[in-house]
Amino acid sequence: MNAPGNLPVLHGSNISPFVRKVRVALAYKGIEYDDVQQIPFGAPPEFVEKSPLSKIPCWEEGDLNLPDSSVILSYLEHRYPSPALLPAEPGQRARALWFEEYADTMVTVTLAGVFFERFVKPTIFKQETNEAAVDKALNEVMPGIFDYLTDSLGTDEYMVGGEFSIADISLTSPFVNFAIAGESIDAERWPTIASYVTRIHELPCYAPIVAGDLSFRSG
Ligand SMILES: N[C@@H](CCC(=O)N[C@@H](CS)C(=O)NCC(=O)O)C(=O)O
Repeated sequence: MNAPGNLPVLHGSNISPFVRKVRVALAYKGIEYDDVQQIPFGAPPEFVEKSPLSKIPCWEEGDLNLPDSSVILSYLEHRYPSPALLPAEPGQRARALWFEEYADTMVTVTLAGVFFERFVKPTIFKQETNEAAVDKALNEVMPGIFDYLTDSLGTDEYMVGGEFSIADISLTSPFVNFAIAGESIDAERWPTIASYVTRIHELPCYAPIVAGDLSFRSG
């Protein structure tokens, strides 16, 4: 538990796409916090007490421990409503939450899966990359994701309701891991999504985080 008067703590590793989601939301809302770098694998019991699945991120604020990025973002949105990261209109709000879910379960699993094979396995676990898994992600799964996102975005600037939201944060976070894995979107085949990701990553709340995290590329 953090002592009264102390800042809330974000436990996690900056390289995690789920931790990055929370960092961008915190930056956008201008919330101060302490940052404790924590990797999930082989985490100490003190961390597992806070995050029973031993996953990152975990947000600690007084007695409250929130060990899931979507739960943290929901909490932050209620606790610090302005500036908003969810549309006020119920249908748009639900649509933004759908894209957060799709990002976490499909986009991140696929793109960060490539990152896991190409970066985490060789550098952290000293294991070989499973090239068949990478090939399947890149050539069988990813095209459907980019086609769906292209159709969903249309000619809009942001994914939902004409405003920056949790949807944009969640959908674009794993592209940093994709870049660290040495991959990028084929901008000729998916120009809409290539420019969308670049545009979101260039926002003032996002750009310093992307720049810092891309330094993982050079080790
Ligand atoms: N649903 C969770 C997923 C978090 C997650 O899977 N984090 C990864 C790191 S990117 C992790 O902690 N993995 C450790 C494990 O699965 O054992 C969230 O949104 O926070």
